[in-house]
Amino acid sequence: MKIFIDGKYRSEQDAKVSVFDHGLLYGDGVFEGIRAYHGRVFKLKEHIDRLFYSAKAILLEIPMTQAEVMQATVETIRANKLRDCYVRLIVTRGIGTLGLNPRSCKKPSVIIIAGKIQVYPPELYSRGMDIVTVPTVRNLHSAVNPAIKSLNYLNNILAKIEANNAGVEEAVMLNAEGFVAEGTADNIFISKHRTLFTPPLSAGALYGVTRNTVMELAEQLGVKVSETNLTRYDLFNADECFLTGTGAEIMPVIKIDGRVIGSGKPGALSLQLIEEYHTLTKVSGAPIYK
Ligand code: PXG
Repeated sequence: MKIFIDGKYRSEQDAKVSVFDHGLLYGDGVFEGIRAYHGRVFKLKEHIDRLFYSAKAILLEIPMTQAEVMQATVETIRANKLRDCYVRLIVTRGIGTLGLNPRSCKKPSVIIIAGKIQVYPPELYSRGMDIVTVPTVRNLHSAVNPAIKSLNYLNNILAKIEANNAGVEEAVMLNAEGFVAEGTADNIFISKHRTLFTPPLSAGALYGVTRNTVMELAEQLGVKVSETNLTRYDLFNADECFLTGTGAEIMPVIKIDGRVIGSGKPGALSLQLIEEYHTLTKVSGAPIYK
């Protein structure tokens, strides 16, 4: 495996960061998770845009232009001779002193790893997933804004531990007001009478690239999408529910906190969107090989 670190390729063994990197010491940095399908990088520009927005929000100056980061992403996939893969793009604050002040960090590090990811067991895509809402509340906007895809994922990891303890694969976090925010690495949708509902970004959801794609696909299918505050009650009484994310893609949900959703099987609209999504991944994206 060839891993891009600050303009050079390193082997898996040599791909290391300093213990003084503030990405490690404080979770000070940002990241993206991107997928490539059939030799094309899916929604590359959207992910790079978000990376730069996240960086701007934490006053982190990425030492490359957007075009350079896009090019380096494609080149890293090419260097690893991959066609279908998962790319983890990381920008850390860089090496500093043992003290949290980012002023001591002179140069951010850019790391690109092209590999494989399996977020959920494959059989769940046809069977549907059992999830729980968890006590860990989604970060407040006024604290670490959930719109920032930062290296500080403890909020999400705590929620995932609560899902593990409940014996299910994924957790849904509520915000401080009790409205549904999102999963640990995915956004959530429900459908009711063939209208889709998803929490607004103000509820504490990441501006998900897959969320946006699903909203566009739904529109093309003539299905209305409404960004609305949702409660647990709304989830329990939905006709259908699914999660969206680059890693997760579209995952049907069939049980929430012990309540069976709809028919207890992946719904027709969910299955239709999964099919449309897979079609889109086949025909769009930035080509890796000329
Ligand atoms: N919410 C959160 C908190 C996320 O981290 C999403 C929603 C979905 O966003 P996209 O843009 O991917 O549709 C994410 C995405 C991982 C991993 O390895 C995490 C994500 C994506 C891929 C892999 O944990 N986060």
